[in-house]
Amino acid sequence: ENDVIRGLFENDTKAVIWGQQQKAIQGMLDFDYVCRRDQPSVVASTYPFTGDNKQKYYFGQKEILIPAYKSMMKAFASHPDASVMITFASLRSVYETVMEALEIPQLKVIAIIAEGVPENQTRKLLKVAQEKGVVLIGPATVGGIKPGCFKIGNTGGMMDNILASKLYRPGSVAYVSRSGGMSNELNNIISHNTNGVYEGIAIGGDRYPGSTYVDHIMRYQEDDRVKMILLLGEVGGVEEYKIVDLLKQKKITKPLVAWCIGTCADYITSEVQFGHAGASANGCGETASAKNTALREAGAIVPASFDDLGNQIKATYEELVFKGIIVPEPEVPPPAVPMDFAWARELGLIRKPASFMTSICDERGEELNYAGVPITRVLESEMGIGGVLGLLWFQKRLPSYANKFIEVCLMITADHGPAVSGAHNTIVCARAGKDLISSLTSGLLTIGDRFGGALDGAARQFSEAVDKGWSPMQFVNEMRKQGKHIMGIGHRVKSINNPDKRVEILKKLAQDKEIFKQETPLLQFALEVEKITTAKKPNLILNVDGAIGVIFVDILRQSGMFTAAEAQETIEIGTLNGLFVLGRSIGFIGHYLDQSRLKQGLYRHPWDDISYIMPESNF
Ligand code: Q5B
Repeated sequence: ENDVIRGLFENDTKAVIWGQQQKAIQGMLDFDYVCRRDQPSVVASTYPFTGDNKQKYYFGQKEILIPAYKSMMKAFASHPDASVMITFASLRSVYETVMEALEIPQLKVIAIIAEGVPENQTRKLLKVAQEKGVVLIGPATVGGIKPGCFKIGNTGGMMDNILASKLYRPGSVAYVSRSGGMSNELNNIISHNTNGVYEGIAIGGDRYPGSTYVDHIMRYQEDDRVKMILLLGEVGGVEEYKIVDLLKQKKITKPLVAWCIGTCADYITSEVQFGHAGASANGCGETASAKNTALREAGAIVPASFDDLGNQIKATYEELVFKGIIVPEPEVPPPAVPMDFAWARELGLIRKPASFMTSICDERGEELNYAGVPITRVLESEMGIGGVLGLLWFQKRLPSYANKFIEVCLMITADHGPAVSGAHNTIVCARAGKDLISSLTSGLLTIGDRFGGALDGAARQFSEAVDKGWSPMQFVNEMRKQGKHIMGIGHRVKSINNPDKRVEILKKLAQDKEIFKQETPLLQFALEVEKITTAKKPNLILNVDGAIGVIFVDILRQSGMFTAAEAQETIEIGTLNGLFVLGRSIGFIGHYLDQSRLKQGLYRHPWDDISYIMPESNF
């Protein structure tokens, strides 16, 4: 075995990747792992448009960090053992990138993936690369692969391809093709008919590839680990004739199986340009058929057709085995490479209990939807904020009168002046120099049983009373007996003599049978209760919280939109205070903005408004 000549790629070859190609890098690391490399083949990446950072990858099960450098020079200076650069630079920036890389003495190979690189630029790169002794692979290629050692970028495809073609361990057959796509086909054919691929390079489809068939075939000729060579040429150009000459000169002595694709061009009368830039025959000698004939005559093993290629490879391989030149080794199963979670899930191979469940909103698809209704339909149907609330709070399309009721609730609770406790807190907070969210939440935290947060309590107390079959009087007496205030009854400033207009509006809406198309028995019950309480004290009116609370229970119970259990659950989980919280947030934000605009300074409560009652001093 020739241990002295190191190939372009060995199992300790290290590379720097140009570009943000996390997927390709992870693919290379997975390949390294399945090949049982000791260390990852990618030591760094470089990209001039981001700062230095570290990126997380997997090497088998293990998480590793690979540095990404803004400067290519710094990347190579920091990793003097990197001899390969794979550049994913676009056709616009690849020239400058490779020119810069060619200044780096440690570089031995540069793989250029970009398609459409101007030919004059490629030729200049090629000239400098030759002067510097650097091998270029590409442009317009996926790259190449050396089983057990190294993989350029995305060559070889996904892990299932790599496993199926046994690319995790070396075989004896080295190939060179132009096409990266066809190299997958070759990996497959070789793995089915021989002990596998030793190395495969796709030189790229451009007229001026950075390295040629000859360059790679002569490397294979010199490397004792290669026992047979495969050339997949194609229509166009004269490169294959150089191989013909080398065969004739006996400079290629290893069995060479060769086929030039594009023989179908002979059956097409007009000039054909195949996919690759160089794949067009300019004259008879450049046709695939002419080149196949010349290769056959020079001693290459040329099949009758592409379909026959596998058979010829197999026959050649078996002869080498028969002669003892190839000694097949027992198969050792490769280590299992953990599958990427996202991919495994896409394939339906795994399931994982989700940490979160949600049933009201899905933003993952093309269009955001609320409880299954796309946002465009939400707008088209003009359901308004009441309808949106119905979807997001109850997962229901509520009837339009219910939507209207919700909107009215939000409008009439939006503010009740600066004197109420919540607004007061917001104002004090704003004047202490706090931001909008702090000031808003300071106000919101004031909402509770006594101030604005009595909707749920009212809904519970009144509905329980009705469910127990109590009369309004029994209810009032029972509450008094229990020493409890009736939630939703009473107001600091409003009374029967100074009615709360907001409550009047709500009652009018709920009792208008033209609009509000359902019964409102709980509201009727609450109004009877109000007659009793106001008879005792004029300010013990059904207040805004109480009115919203009981009317909403009527919607839950009488609209036909909720089952009895849903209605009960809605009351129990404390939904209804949400209406006051939501509405009053509008006002609290207004107070914050108002105080900020008015440039009000820190508030300090005046001493004369505080009664200081100190205990007698015992000291
Ligand atoms: N008494 C609201 O009380 C208030 C009674 C009652 C039986 C009652 C009080 C109350 C229940 C909670 C409630 C929402 C604290 C109110 C709101 C939003 C707002 C605010 C705004 C806005 C007012 C005096 C006498 C006592 C009490 C008796 C009082 N309430 N009896 N059931 N519910 N209500 N909260 O005036 O014999 O003298 O001892 O807790 O529904 O917050 O604008 O300001 O939009 O921002 O302080 O509208 O009613 O009266 O507690 O001194 O009581 O009446 O037992 O009897 P007051 P108190 P007695 S809407």
